[in-house]
Amino acid sequence: MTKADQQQIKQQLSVYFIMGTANTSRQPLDVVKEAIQGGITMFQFREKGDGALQGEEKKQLSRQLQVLCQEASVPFIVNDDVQLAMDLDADGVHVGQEDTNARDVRRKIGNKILGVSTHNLDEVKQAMKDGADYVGMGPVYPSETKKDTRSVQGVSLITEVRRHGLLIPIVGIGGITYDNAAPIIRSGADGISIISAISQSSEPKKAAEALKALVDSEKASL
Ligand code: 3NM
Repeated sequence: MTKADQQQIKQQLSVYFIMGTANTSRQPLDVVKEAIQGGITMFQFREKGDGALQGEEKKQLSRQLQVLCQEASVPFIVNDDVQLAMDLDADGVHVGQEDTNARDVRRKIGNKILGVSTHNLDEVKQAMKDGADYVGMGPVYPSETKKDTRSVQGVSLITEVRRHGLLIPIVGIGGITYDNAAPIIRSGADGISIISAISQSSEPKKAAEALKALVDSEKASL
């Protein structure tokens, strides 16, 4: 990845909205449309949990969400499902430590964006070797959305990775809201990944707008 590509990813990670049908009681397309209007900078389709769509239904929804993202030039990332990402020609794939091996994913997706969830310095270094474009770190705070997370780590790993001089783009995840987001950026992360603070908001557009303004102002003050 060139330095310019890395700068672009860092910008695109600013407000990284993640959602699947389990994360809202509304029409997913409406929620994502409003979040885009509010200024989200990246979107991940994460179709997991109770009642998750499968097969053709999953593909149809993902295609519709992808079109919304494309119209707004918001990168469209698929969680875990490499085949779906390839079928759609998505912008990228995000995998966890329990998902498909990151090196194999990199081989399959060529130069699409690759994100990897990490929980310690060794996993970060491995993800970099495997060709990750960015790493997710969490849970920063307790999350009501994902219960089977590792232990809450605050900003400790973000701080540690930057102290080691590693420049890989970082996004924090887990329990992030408008009120607790600032320390994540101040610790050296390039953005925040959010599910419920946008998907469960009565006004996703306003929620996204506020988060984007906050991240922009925190980045500007560094
Ligand atoms: N991964 P919310 S926490 C998908 O720690 C996910 O790796 C996590 O949702 C991790 O913003 C999480 O509603 C859920 O807390 C994030």
